[in-house]
Amino acid sequence: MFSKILIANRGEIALRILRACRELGIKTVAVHSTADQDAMHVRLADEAVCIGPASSRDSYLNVAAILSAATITGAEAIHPGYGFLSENADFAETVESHGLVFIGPTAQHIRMMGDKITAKTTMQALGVPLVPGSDGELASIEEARKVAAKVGYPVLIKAAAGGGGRGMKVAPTEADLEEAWNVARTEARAAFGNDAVYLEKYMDKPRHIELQILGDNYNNVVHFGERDCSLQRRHQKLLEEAGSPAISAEQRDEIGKTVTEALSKMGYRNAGTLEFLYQDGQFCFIEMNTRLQVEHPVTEMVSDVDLVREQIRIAAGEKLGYTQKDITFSGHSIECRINAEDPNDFSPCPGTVTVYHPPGGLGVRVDSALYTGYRVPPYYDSMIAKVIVHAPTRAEAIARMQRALDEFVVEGIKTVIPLHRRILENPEFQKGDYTIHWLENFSAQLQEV
Ligand code: MV4
Repeated sequence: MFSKILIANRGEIALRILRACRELGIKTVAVHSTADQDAMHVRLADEAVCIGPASSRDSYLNVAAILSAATITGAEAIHPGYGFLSENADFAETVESHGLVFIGPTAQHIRMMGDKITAKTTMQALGVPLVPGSDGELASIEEARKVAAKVGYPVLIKAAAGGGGRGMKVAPTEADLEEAWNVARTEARAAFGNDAVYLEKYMDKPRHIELQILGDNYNNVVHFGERDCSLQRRHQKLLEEAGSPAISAEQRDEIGKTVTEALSKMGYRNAGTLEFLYQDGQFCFIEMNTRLQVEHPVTEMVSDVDLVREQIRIAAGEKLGYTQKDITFSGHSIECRINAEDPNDFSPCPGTVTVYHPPGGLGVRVDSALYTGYRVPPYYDSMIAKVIVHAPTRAEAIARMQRALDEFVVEGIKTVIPLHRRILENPEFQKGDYTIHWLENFSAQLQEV
């Protein structure tokens, strides 16, 4: 096992990783920008190294500074968290070429899944169901026309280098296809330096359901069930739950078996998430994330497994030590992301937290790096806390979340807590009756009243 790990991140996820290290008896090195001098991850780590100015580009994305910090402190491994360098294959490669361990998948697998076309063709070859569409990259507009005619309109043109909602154009009819093709390619070239595009049938009312997996270095792969992440706005998730209100235990077992077999054949290691669109009872793979995700706690609550601890154990070369049948699910979990934003227009609201009082009690977990007097800097993501609840049933989890948010006091800055309250009391949400479009419609309705 490692004796010292460098955490190449900030905020709540840096604390999350630090806590797992503590429990494993591993010393921690925090890195931070000048704007994060007073951040909680810096205070709690065994050692801290300033790696640059406020701008992420010069600090949390500064590979040379992070590697220097690892070298001078004698860290043996680097945990990238999410965002920043977590899905940067070159970074993973550079870490390993410096004789350090990257706590994550191989650079090759990160690169493979970063190209959405390669990700899809790889998954297809391994038996994972896809959205109907082109067989890989589109060679020409003529080919796009042929495939679109076959799968039926509306269709989407997507950039191979895109993902997470970037580089997508919808063509409602054939008359719109050429325009969508041209715009998608031009934007992809400008944004990613790669104009490869592919085509998919546009699914009009899907849920966004993702499957958490873990693999070790010995081709053992297990899954931890699904998360329903449909409640999002502009590709920013707001509330996630495990399990999905739409998925039965039989469906979970079936898609889980398909996915774990595929990833075992790939030799995938460490944590990964497969994203699916789910509509009319069908799972359609769209993308794979090769990192720990923000919403991983809901999976931890229902499976009672510490995913970050597992990531570290795997990176140290340990075997999983359990199989799929050892993983059981209990109850229901919901996460509300608390952002320092105006709940009406979602504009960021950085500033000083004058009072901070997090909720507690049975089945309530708060992952946050906030404290009274903390100044939320304007340079980074606006997420300041995650409230996670666990309860025997979904209805009880909703009631527990309502109770937890009632207890939560954050003064001095605006947060989206009031919006979460409105969602949790909504009858459609309570029935679990929502798609990826639900939140945008709901917040538009709230604006009107
Ligand atoms: C789609 C789709 C409908 N049909 N693909 C957006 C983010 C990226 N991960 C994939 N996305 C979508 N792909 C087909 N064939 C709708 C979306 C989409 C979406 C997906 C997941 C979560 C939120 C979303 C919001 C808008 C559009």
